[in-house]
Amino acid sequence: MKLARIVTIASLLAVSGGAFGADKVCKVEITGTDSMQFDKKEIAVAADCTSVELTLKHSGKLPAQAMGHNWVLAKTADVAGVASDGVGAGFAKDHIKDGDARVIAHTKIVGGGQTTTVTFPTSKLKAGESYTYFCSFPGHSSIMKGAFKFG
Ligand SMILES: [Cu+2]
Repeated sequence: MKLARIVTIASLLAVSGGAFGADKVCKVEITGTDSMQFDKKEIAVAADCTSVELTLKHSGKLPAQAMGHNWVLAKTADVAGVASDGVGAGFAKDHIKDGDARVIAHTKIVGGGQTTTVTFPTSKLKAGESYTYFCSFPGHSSIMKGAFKFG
């Protein structure tokens, strides 16, 4: 039931995006596992994408409180600060500090078998800037991270 609703919303987004002609929604998928890994080391988004629809799947079985994963995008230089503030923010806040302007986009935290999606405009990104995506669940960001390339 819940999954069906998410799919419907995703379809609507795709349709409304197309209605503006020049809009190009680029879809990206990444998977997190019970062994604290992302299945990608790098995500590249072309310069003509006007927005990114990022889907995070948790392929494991462990609950979110034990092995939760989210997907957080920031400038590489900001990752350490965003991650340490995220630890303090707590699980209920998806381990993201309230109003953290360094966070370009993020999903909620999911546990095994769950999927979540975030869509964000590439107008927030600059070609040539160094971006990194990571999981802000405590203890995960040193391993669960990768390069995000735009342009
Ligand atoms: Cu994680």
